[in-house]
Amino acid sequence: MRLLLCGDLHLGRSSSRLSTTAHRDEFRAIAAWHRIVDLAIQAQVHVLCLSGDVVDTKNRFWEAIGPLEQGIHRLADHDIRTVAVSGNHDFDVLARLADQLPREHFVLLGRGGQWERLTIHTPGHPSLHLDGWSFPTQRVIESPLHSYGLAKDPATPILGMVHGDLDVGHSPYAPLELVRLQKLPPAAWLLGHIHASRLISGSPWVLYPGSPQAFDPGETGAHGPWLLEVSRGTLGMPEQRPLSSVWYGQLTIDLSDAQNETELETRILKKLRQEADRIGSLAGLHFVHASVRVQLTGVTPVAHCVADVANRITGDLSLPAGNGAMTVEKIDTQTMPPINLEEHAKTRSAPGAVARLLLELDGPEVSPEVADLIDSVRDGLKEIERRTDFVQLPQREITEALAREVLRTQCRTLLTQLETQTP
Ligand SMILES: [Mn+2]
Repeated sequence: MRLLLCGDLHLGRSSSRLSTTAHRDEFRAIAAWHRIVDLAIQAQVHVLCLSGDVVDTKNRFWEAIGPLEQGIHRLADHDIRTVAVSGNHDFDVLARLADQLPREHFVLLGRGGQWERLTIHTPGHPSLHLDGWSFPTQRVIESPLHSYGLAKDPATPILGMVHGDLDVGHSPYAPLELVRLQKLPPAAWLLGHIHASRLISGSPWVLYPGSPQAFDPGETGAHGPWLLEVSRGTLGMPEQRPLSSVWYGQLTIDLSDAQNETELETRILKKLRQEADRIGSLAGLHFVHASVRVQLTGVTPVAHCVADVANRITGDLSLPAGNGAMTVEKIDTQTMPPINLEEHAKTRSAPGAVARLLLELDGPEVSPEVADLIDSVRDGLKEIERRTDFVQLPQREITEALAREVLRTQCRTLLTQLETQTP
């Protein structure tokens, strides 16, 4: 028996922060859903398992419902059943959908937060139990695992399906404890909620399939559903099938000892080409666009040229990557000119003051003045986060470490500037 495992579709969403608007329809979660249906049919799976957050939000219902139903019917035409649990985003929407579809086509497991077992019988194959639990409300503080009471079955393996937060103590989104998951009867667990995929091997194995379409620069690497074979009563290890049209990447380029601007450009370009080739070979057939964030590091006598080069790259560069293209979304410049910070710190000059601050920030303890400075940077960052233009975006936590990092970056930039001005 063969299954396709998928979660966090978030129908209604699109990949964000891309420098191109070409292929816009392909960047939508709905397009990824159609590709999943195609893959399930082509791979001749028996069941498609969806681990919650299939629909992004309630107001996306009308946008999502048509394509979702269409896909489920196409699957049913090929004798593929869709089995889902709901997550915090679609706790009400999936129940409405289930009411409208025949149970042979679509099953919502564990409605109202009650564990439920569905046994899959396929002629010529050993059977399989699917044990699932669905979000009854948007927030669930207690672990759903506490109410799991379904029986062990020596004759039939069990795949558990639940949406929730793994090992995040006080999560309001169904906290799940790995230790407890591993003690319960299922031979494997399909989870949902986290958009980057993660497979914890072991017995049972635990899989966050991740969203099949990458939505955000933080969701780096491959995205796509996972194929699972069940043979002779045993669940195999799932294998990912990359299917996202977008790939987000992150890379660090060391520019140590680059002697002139041409060398800077050559070294950056070489690394970016390597990354584009790597992505092209890993990202799968449906890949069209890669967007990477780059960090430039190292000590170089031409540190003062790096910012200009970086600006030109983010503005203009597009490299071929497999059948698609790669652009650079953002460059974080952390290069430094070759100066002795300790020596500089002893001088009564502007670069000296910045060098002293940088050394203090790198050290374990800071003076009251620098502690005040860190606090005011933190307040400034919090203020930016509260601006009405940004409140819709995912809020980042403004920690002391983040404020220190912002200060360090500013110090390096300032020191690089001051160095070019001092003869
Ligand atoms: Mn979720």
